[in-house]
Amino acid sequence: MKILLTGFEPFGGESINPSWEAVKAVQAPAGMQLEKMLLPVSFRKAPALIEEKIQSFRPDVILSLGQAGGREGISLERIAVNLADARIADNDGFQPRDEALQAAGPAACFSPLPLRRMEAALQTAGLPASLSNTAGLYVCNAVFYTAARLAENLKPAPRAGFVHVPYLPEQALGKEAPSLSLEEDIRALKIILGCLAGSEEERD
Ligand code: PCA
Repeated sequence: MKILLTGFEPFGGESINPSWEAVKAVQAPAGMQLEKMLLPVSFRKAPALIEEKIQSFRPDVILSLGQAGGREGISLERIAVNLADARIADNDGFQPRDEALQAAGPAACFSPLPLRRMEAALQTAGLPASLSNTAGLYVCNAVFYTAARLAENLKPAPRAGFVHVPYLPEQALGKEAPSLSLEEDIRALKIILGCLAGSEEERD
């Protein structure tokens, strides 16, 4: 099974992004080929880069990770929406407001990953995890929506999903925000990959 695993560079004044740290550190489970990719926090670049990589690597699953500062646990994203509305400018200084990502695209795409199974496996392992009904309207959602739309149109069709992780403890300091350690992120990512191994398309 071929998995494209992506994480993001730091943004919003942070010097680290837990999504890329976890992607970088995780090892491929037996029988799984992992292609790791660092994405820029850029509305103009990140969607095009992931599209190119999906076309050349032709993964079975695209699993993208991003940081969601302020969230308490692992967020298994259920839905990507066709909208960009940035609260802060991206790393290129671009700040789209109220813009469709794809003029002719559907309003939303649902994750085809086994999210409830992942949630149960993570919780059983003592990790905070839940389904989330919004991946935001920033670059993460743009990447999720773009990958999901391309995936739907490929044959054979890969499955594209998205997971948000909270701040690392060092990022949360002084913000009164919840955090999760990098070790926990890596443990969670391993469990999520384990749920993907051999899973069929399924929506919860
Ligand atoms: N989180 C941002 C973009 C990059 C990242 O890690 C988001 O949630 O859109």
